[in-house]
Amino acid sequence: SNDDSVVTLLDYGAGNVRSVRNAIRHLGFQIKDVQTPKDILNARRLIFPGVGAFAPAMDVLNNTGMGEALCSYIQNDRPFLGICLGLQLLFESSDENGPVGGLGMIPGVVGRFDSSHGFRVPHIGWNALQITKDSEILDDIRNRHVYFVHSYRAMPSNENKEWISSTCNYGDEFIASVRRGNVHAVQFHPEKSGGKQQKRTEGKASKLAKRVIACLDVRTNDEGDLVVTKGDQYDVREHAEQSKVRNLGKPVELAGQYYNDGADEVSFLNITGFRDFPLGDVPMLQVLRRASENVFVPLTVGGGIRDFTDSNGRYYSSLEVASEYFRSGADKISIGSDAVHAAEEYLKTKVKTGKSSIEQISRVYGNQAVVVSIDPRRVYLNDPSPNGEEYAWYQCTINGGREGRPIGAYELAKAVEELGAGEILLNCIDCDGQGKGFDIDLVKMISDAVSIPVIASSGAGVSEHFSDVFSKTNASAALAAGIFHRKEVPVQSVKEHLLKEGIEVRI
Ligand code: 1PR
Repeated sequence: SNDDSVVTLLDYGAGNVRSVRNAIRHLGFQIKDVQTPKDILNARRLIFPGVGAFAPAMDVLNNTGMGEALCSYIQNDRPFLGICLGLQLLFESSDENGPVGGLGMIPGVVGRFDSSHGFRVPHIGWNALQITKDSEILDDIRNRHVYFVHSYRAMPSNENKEWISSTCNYGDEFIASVRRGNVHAVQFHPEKSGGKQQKRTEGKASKLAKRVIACLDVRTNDEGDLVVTKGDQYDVREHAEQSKVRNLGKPVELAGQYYNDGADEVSFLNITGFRDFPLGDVPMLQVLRRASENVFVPLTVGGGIRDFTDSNGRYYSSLEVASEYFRSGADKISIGSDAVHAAEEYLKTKVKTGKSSIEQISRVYGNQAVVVSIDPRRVYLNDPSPNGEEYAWYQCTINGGREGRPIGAYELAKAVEELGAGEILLNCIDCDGQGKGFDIDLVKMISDAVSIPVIASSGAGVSEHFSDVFSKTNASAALAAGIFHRKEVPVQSVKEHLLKEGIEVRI
C-alpha cells in the first residue's frame, strides 16, 4: 500500500483507542500497529494515544524498548502526535501515584489539578485554548472548544515555554499542547472533539463549557430488537397498547443524529443490564462499535457492570465486563446498582477493599472513566401518597428503581467519590419523563457535596429547564432523553438558549 496513506499507531493495549482508530480511518488513512521498537523508528508518522495511568504506561515503554525508540524518533524530529497521556509521558516525571519518571523530552513535572478553589477534578468537558504559537494542527481549532478529560496536567515554565503551542485555563493555566518542529502533542482529545462548531467570538474569555448530554435508554423489546425506549418514572411500558415496550428508535441512528445536532456526549444505558448478562448482550456491544464509528464525542455506557457468573459457571469480574465495553468504543462506563452495594459495604466497614467495581475499574482506566449513576426516589413523610407534604429524603434504588435501599443519595455520592468514581450521573425517579424540570434541590445538594463533576438528569421539558439547573446549582452537565426523542426541542436550540442566557456552551 501507498506509504502516504498509512499512520503508525502506538497502542500498548491499556484501554480504549478505538475512537482514535475510527478517527484515523474516518480521515482516510490506514493504520499500522507498532509491534516492535523498530516499527516506531521506521514510522512515517506516528500517533501515540496514551491511555491508562502514567506508571504502568512507562513500565510498558521501558520494558519493551519502545521508550528508547520513541525518544530517538522524537529527537530526530519525525512526525509525531501524542494525545493526553501521550503528551504527559514526554515530560520528566508525574505525580500520578508517584513521582514516576517520564521520557524526559520536555522539562517539567506533571501534577494533579488542585480542587481546592472549587474547580472539579477530573477536568471533564469542553474548553477553549489560548494559542501561543503557530501550529498547523491548531489551525482548525483556533478558538473553538475541544474535549478534555484528565486529572493531571503539565504547567508552563521558563524551561518548557519554547515547547508550548497552547494553554488552557482551569483553576490554573496548564499546557494544552506542545509543538517543536514535527513533534506535536495535545492534552485534549482531538478524536473526541468532533462535530460542527460555529466560530466563537475572538478574544472572549473562556470557561469550561456546561455540557448537554443526550441519553439513550436501550433494551430489547418484545420482538427481540434492541430499541431506544423511554419511561415515565422508569416505567417504559405503553399504558394503552397491551403494555408493549415503548420504541422510540434505533440506538445507532439516534446517537448519530444527536451528535450531528450538537450533543456534547452521548450515553447509552442498558436498562435491563441488571438482569441480563451484558456480555451475553452482544447487540449492545455491537451498538457501541457502530456508534463509535461515526460519533466523535465521548460515549458512556451503563447497565450490568458488576461481577457475574454465567450459566456455564464462568466467572467474569466487573473489570472484565467494563473492559469489553471500553474495547467496543465506550469512553466511560456507568455503574448503578453495584455502586449502591459497594457504598453500603464501605459505609458499614469504612474499609476500602480495592475489590469493588468502582475501585477496580478506576485503578485500571482512571477515575475519569468511571461514572456512578444514582437512581434516587423521594421518600415522603407520609408515604405513599405525596399530597404536597415535605419529602424526607432521597432513597437510593437498584435494579432500575425496583428495589429501595437503606442509603440516601447524599451518602452514596460521598462514598463513591471516596471509592474513586470520577463523575456522578444524578437521575431522579420522580422527575423522570415528566418534563417538569430537574429536581433542583437534589442537584444542588449533590453537586455541593462532592468535588467531582455532577450530571443533572431527569425531567427536562423545555430549554429553560437547562438554564435553570445551570444557574441554580453547580451541575457540570445536564442530561435529557424524552425531550430529544420526542423531537420537542433539538439539542442545538437548548444550547442557543443557554448561550443567550450567558452560560458557556460549545456551539
Ligand atoms: O444498575 O448498573 O445495571 O445500571 C442500570 C442503569 O439503567 C442505571 O444507570 C439506571 O439509571 C438505568 N435504568 C434502569 N432502569 C431504567 C428505566 O428507565 N426503567 N433508566 C433506567 C434510567 C434515567 C435516565 C433518563 C433520564 C432523563 N433512565 O437515563 O434518561 O431520567 O429522562 P427524561 O429527560 O426523559 O426525563 P445498573
